[in-house]
Amino acid sequence: VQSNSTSATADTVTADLSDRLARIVGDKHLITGGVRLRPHLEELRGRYTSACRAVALPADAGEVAAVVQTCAAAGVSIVAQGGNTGAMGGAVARAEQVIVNLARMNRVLEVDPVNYTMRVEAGCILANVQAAAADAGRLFPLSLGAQGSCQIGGNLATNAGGINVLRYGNTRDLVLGVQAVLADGRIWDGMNSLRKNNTGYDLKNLLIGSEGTLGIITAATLKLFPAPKRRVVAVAGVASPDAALDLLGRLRDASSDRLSTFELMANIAVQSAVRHIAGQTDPLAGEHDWYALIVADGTVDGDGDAGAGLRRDMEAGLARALDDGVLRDAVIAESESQARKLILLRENIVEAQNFEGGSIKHDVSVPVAQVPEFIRRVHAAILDAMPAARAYPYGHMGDGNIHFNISQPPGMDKEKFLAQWRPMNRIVHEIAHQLGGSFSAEHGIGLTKLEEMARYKSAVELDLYRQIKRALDPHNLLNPGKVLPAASASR
Ligand code: S2G
Ligand code: ZN
Repeated sequence: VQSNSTSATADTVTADLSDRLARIVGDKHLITGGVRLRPHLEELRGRYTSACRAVALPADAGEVAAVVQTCAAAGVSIVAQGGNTGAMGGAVARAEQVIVNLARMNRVLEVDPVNYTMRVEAGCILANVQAAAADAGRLFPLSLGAQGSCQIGGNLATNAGGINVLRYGNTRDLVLGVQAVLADGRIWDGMNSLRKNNTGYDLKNLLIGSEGTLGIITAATLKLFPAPKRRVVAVAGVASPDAALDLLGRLRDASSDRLSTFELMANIAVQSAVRHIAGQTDPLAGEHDWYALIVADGTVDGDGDAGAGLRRDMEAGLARALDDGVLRDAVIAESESQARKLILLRENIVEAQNFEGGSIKHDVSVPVAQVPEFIRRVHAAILDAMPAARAYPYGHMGDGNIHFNISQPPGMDKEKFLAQWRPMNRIVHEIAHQLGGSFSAEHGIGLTKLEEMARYKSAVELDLYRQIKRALDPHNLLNPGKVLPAASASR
């Protein structure tokens, strides 16, 4: 009888809770099953299975607050979700949880070109934020592969990076203010649009990167920049990561530090994209061991002619590098469409991995000067552990963030290969750690890197994180089990 009454109680709670949530967000914005549930339960890399009681899609921060209060009263925990493009399982939910999805809160609240700021709701798709800035003659520089479907709220929740960190920094560097709903349902309105506001603790940056475990970000005030009048986009072929590092320094100098992007791509990745992605071609005459994608964006040059001076500077820098044997070949885009195709190559190498069988992923950073040594050590260690593994390294060399992914050996069983995920991660993360690097550069922690948090974060840091979590979410209602390893996790 007890078990029946327990399940009956659980069903009653669910029905009762669903009724109350539906009264807040409206029947059609509460999903409890069927085909509409599916996108919310998918996980980017297929490494986790999600479930939930319901998905609530609030219309505004007030409804988010009411949903949080209702779930808190029922003792039901919440997983905040944006575009669900995260790579670390941060938006994975369990059957007893409620997913709060911010998609309906997608208004651009204001663009202020004079103040170089814009205010947006968390559910705005990143590409739409970029477009709204561009329409006002401004640049919002956060740019990453998932920008067509990721939401700005999720970018803040994970402190996303992308390809322009070299010049503009990561999400924390691009945000002036945040509005968030706290675990007790209160709304913190921190939509500051001041460049200087030195009053109290930095709550904004505590919430940015907290992956929905300290509060649910509902809006943000973003920094804007002058829209580049023209950009210079090039791809260079180099013999090694050491040569790429040399080229990076040369071009930062030659362009008066106007590089926004410096991406490194191993030949295997470029050739895989050429082979598998329609319309993609090798931008250089012959194959090279390594390729660099370089973007410099000039607003107005010293000579007042937007971009012409920058192009001359970049050409001169590349020519000197060629004369000095630092690079073997290079191409500079002659048109915006060619520029877009060169940049697309970098995106295509991510998709191309899927055609190479299983892929064990990494998102590590090391000091920029250590990137060549990191790549050397990891390459040797990976082949030592799995001689037939195929190294597939690429990434944001300009900020030291390398995705040293490993593609499945030809002929090896995919599941058997992917079962090596953790031991391979351990090898790569150890080397990053030895070089003073980080086991998570831009994708965050989610569920995937809890072991690393326990292993590499100091006892002091973990204790401070737990004190902050207890202070802001004492009943562990917000995305429990993510980011912070269980206190019992061994070091
Ligand atoms: C990149 C994209 C995400 C992934 O291409 O820079 O951050 O799956 C990655 O690796
Ligand atoms: Zn990346």
